Amino acid sequence: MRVFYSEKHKLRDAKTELHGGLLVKPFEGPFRAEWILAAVKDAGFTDVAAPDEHGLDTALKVHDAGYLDFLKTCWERWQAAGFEGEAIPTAFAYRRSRMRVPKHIDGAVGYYANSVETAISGGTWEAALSSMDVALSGADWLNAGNRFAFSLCRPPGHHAGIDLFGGYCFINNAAVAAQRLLDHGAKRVAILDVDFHHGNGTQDITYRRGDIFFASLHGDPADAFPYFLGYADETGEGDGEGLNANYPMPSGTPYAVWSQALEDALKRITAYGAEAIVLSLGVDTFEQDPISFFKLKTPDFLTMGEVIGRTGVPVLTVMEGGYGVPEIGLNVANVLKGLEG
Ligand code: OKP
Ligand code: ZN
Repeated sequence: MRVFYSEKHKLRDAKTELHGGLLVKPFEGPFRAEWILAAVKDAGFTDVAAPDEHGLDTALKVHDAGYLDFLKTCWERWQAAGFEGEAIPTAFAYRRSRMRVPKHIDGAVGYYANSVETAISGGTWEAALSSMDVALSGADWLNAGNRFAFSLCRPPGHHAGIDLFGGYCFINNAAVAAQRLLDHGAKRVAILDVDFHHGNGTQDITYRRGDIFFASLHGDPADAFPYFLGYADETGEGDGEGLNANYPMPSGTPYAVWSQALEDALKRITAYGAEAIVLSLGVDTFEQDPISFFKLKTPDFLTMGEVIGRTGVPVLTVMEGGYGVPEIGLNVANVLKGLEG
């Protein structure tokens, strides 16, 4: 398995996250990618490559052009407006309001946000772009006929919607990678999201599409971020009807229960005839994760990889969440080992 990684992730190093009414040091920081890279190398995944630059063509097939332009220029516009802190929205489009992009950056940042813990800082765009390139280079590796790649994306992507950022995410790396697999000739691909949090951004992008099956296993949105999507009755629309599968689960869920949802999701993905799986891998399902409430243990991640690998379908693993403790590295390495069987 080749690992794709870019040092440019370090450019995403916000000073602030709004958490419990305080501006705290972000849970999503550069240390995460460093821990994960060290652990996967230790586990024998030493074929580490820098990504190729891809430009925005593929991203423009899943994201709104005005949104990408907003991400690119936000920090400059925020500073030009005279603000001293990082870009955090304070005003929103809301029920019965107008959905029109404000000219002022203070309004635009609210228009394009789905949550406000995620401050936009200098370097965020460059890092998000490199994260997307890491995902796209992994997709290219599968397109070249290889069965596995690990894209060590940072910042993560699965909360980024068509024209929305939030939940530490800006560009939806998994969706852009899936698009690249389709553009290379695949007719049907699946995105399997095992991050603790519902992949609301990925669902936004794939919900009406017939060429991507989306399955997400996550904390019940009645009790967990991102709160406003991720219920089991969200099954897709139009061409995508029946191609969206949500598995919300309660606090304390152990692997023995979680794995039943995984089995069901994999059954549906293989029945769909997916030619590749993009695995949105968050290891925040770990029992020690500081912001999540499942109870997976380190050996469970090995089993998880084995079960997914047994489908025989090529897998592009794209890094999403997993916080707080150095064990996130070992947990990721275990999934990769399991995949290779
Ligand atoms: C991103 B990913 C802690 C509360 C958490 C945002 C969670 C984003 C998770 N301040 N709110 O899915 O791991
Ligand atoms: Zn998560």
